[in-house]
Amino acid sequence: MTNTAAPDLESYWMPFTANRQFKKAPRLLISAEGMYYTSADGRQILDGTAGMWCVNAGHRNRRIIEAVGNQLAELDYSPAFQMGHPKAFQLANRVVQLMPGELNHVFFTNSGSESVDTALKIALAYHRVSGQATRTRLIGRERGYHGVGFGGISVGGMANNRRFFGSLLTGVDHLPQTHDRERQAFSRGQPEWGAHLAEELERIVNLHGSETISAVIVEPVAGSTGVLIPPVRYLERLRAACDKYGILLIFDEVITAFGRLGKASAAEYFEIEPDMITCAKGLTNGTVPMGAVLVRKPIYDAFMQGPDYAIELPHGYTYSGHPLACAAGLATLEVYQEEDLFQRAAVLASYWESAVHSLKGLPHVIDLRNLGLLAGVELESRPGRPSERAFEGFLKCFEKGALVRVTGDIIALSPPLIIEKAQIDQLFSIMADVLKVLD
Ligand code: PXG
Repeated sequence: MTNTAAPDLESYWMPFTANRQFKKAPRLLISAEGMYYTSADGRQILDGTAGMWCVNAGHRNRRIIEAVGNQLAELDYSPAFQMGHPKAFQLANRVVQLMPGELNHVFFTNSGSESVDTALKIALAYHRVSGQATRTRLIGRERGYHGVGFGGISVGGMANNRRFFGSLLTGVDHLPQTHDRERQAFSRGQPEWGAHLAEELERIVNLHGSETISAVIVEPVAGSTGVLIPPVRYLERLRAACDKYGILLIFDEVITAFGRLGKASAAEYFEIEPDMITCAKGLTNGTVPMGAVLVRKPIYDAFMQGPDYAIELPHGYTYSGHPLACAAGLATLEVYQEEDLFQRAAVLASYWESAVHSLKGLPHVIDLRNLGLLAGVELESRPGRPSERAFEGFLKCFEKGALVRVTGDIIALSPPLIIEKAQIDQLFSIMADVLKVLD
């Protein structure tokens, strides 16, 4: 690295990072604009991942910068409990307008992980306040990622995120994951095979009794575990099974909300109304940490009983609805609307799909998956060295000027929705060059 101002890297324990590898050969980003980062050694890096699936409107959007700056000059912080400030209410109103059906109340958090834990707590408390206190069991799915809180890793389905951390929440079951490479490889969009896997919920109901089950949480499209696209009719069947047994359905839309599939939410894209939606990331374009849980009206209403001076839900964060986050959120949603970015993503999706599948036949590629502006490129693992090949691919892409994400031996792509066709070409030409030189 040529940057002479490089800081001492030792003290910072980096999250989800190979710390020793990084500190030997650091990859520092120092600025960003539109579709590109600038690295510490002065190179332009095409952002193939919208930061970490969050910068949907591209980097350093003027309007968002201005809104956050103005907010800081006006009201820096306001207590979140028993007090309010106007922008929190305005943002809540804007967010519910974007969400389908009766999803018309919002609880603000500061991250996707907090949104997930909040939604799980609301599910448990909802059944309790509605006289069904036996409904305490939570159902997640194998290969699910729901952040890193104890609730999220308990319902999540990634062994590595669970095995270090003790007994986790009790009373959790998992649906089977929906990806089967033999039957689905190289599907364009939703795979045909696999809808029946939603019926596994019946098996869990038969095992425990429906009156013990509170909620099912799934990512409509699983992102972190390698871009797993739901089979045709799978989510519909899951919704039907939840309805049949009085179980709440939570869509974890931390990566899918705010345009990733060409709609405001995956719920809208798939035309399925869950009982709650968890989101974060794109809500503020990644600028200020913020998450949210959308709940359907009957859930909110169930809590609005008892004396009116009593706190209905004993839950919340110091920074719930933080003024800076609300200002960023309001500006972000305006940008999405005025630049028509969700529709832009919808229109670009077919060009994106062709670009993704142009990698078919290149060395190591054993599956390609896509939906909206999302893609997963699955590589064959090196024998006995899982995830090494894709990690090297990630390093080589960075050298050649593109930022991608890896999970296991899968490369995930999720660019800002402002990407141009020429930049899609650039991204996939770098990917192709890298695949050709990878061992
Ligand atoms: N749910 C889902 C579906 C997510 O994708 C979280 C919850 C947690 O969000 P927070 O804000 O607490 O990190 C996520 C986060 C990756 C990657 O590259 C994905 C996430 C975060 C970091 C990296 O796969 N997803």
